[in-house]
Amino acid sequence: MRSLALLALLAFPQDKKDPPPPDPKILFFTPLGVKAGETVKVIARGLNLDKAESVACAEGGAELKIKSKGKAALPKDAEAAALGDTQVEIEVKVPKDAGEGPLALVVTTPAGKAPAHPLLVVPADKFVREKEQNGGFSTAQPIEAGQWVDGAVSAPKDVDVFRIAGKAGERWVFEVLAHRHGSALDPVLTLHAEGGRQLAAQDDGASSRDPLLRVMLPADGPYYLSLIDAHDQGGATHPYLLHVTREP
Ligand SMILES: [Ca+2]
Ligand SMILES: [Ca+2]
Repeated sequence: MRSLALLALLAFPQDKKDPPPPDPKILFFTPLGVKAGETVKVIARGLNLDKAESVACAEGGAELKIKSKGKAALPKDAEAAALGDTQVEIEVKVPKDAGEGPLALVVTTPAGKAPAHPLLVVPADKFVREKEQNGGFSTAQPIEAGQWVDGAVSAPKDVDVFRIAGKAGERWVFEVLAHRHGSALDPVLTLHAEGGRQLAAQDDGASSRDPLLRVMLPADGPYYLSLIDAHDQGGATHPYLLHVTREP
């Protein structure tokens, strides 16, 4: 029997399954960004994080505490290597004087340290949380130039709509940070004038799946910016930061 088993192994070496790599890895954080000065729970999602023993800040000094850890549900058809199947929930006390720029978080497990992963920090006076229900023009969330919106395409076919008060001739820039920071979101941005006319739209940017719109407004009035997933997917794995600026 033993020789038969050996023969089977030799004949079908590709059937032999390698054990999962023990090294921990952070793939992304939800939320994707945090506000300077706040104490907030952040989920680090990735590989082999369920055995997390400690968490530290390699750069940018923040107080950190592990609140929970375990397996993370994987969306249908998603791969663990892309979205992670484990997570650790971390309470982060973000320093008040943390500037724009990331905190480098390191999670340690018995297998070793996960490489430092950036948690984006937004100055408190520019940080806005997305407020549902914001799925249509009539319920659009008002936002202003300079702000960062911390949000998520929280369910399949979720649409997030934001309203800006613009003036003729102003140049506005709308940028999403998501996919390049590990989010499963493949964002699409569309800017509409009042009445619904589409002024500009972009799916992927020049160097990532995250779009960037630069628009000169043709008239005074409210404008509506919609953010969706290109594949109509959504969930806890689809966080984003939206940065809105007006060029001088
Ligand atoms: Ca949303
Ligand atoms: Ca995209």
